[in-house]
Amino acid sequence: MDKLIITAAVCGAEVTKKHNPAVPYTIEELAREAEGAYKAGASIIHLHVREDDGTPTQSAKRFKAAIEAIMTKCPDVIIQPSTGGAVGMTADERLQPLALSPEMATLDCGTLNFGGDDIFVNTENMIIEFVSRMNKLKIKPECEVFDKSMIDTALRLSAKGHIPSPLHFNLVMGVNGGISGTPRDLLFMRGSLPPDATFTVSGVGKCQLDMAVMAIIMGGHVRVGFEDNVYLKKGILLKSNAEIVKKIARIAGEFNREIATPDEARSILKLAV
Ligand code: KMH
Ligand code: ZN
Repeated sequence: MDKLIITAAVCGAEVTKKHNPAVPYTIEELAREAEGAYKAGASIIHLHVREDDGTPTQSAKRFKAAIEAIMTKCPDVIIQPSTGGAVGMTADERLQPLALSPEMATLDCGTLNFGGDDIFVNTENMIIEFVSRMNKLKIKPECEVFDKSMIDTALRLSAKGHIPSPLHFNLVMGVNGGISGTPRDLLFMRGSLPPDATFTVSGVGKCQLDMAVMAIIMGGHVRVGFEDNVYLKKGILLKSNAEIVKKIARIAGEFNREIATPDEARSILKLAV
């Protein structure tokens, strides 16, 4: 089994300091959170950025400042900017961080009802446009799939030559409007992936630990962080991203799953070097 890649989704676009006062907004807060997660075992930082007041933005300038601050503290970490941004942003807005040529970026593989009137729009043409820009810049897409149908979309677009193989997926479990986060759901999702694919599991909210433990056992990888859950356990707020990364690394150790360094993660995910 490959070593375990831990991704820290350090702030997301939707959670705020009202949910947990430790959610980072400023460049300094983001860099501090990324450094703590990296030191605890994260080899990938899934990055959203905010204005200082917490407003989500996809500004390339803001991403550049955040990436530089993070790289100063963790020079070899893999930075994976979001192209999902926040609900309601246009495609052009969302694509901005690709101008910085990161090693990886997210590729959201379908449209989702997030609840109320919120729709996270990812039409098939958008997915093709996003990935063709990534291909030109040799950026490895992480296919964000919130449901089984989105795996099918990714496979169809890969068969047509749009998404290069081997595919890497993030199975996002338990999001409002997406697939729920039960063991049966995760087995179904995992069983729908091609044999050469790699996969990370993000258990959102209360299914987080179940999904992470299953990913560790099944040879997948794990994403945690404020974006996915602001609690360490029921009723106890997370103090930092490092705290949950440490917990996952400890549990992985109990299963004799070693933690991948960033360079080992590059090799497992076949990132362009
Ligand atoms: N904030 C969500 C609307 C991604 O990073 O690509 C989208 C999201 C997925 O977080
Ligand atoms: Zn995200």
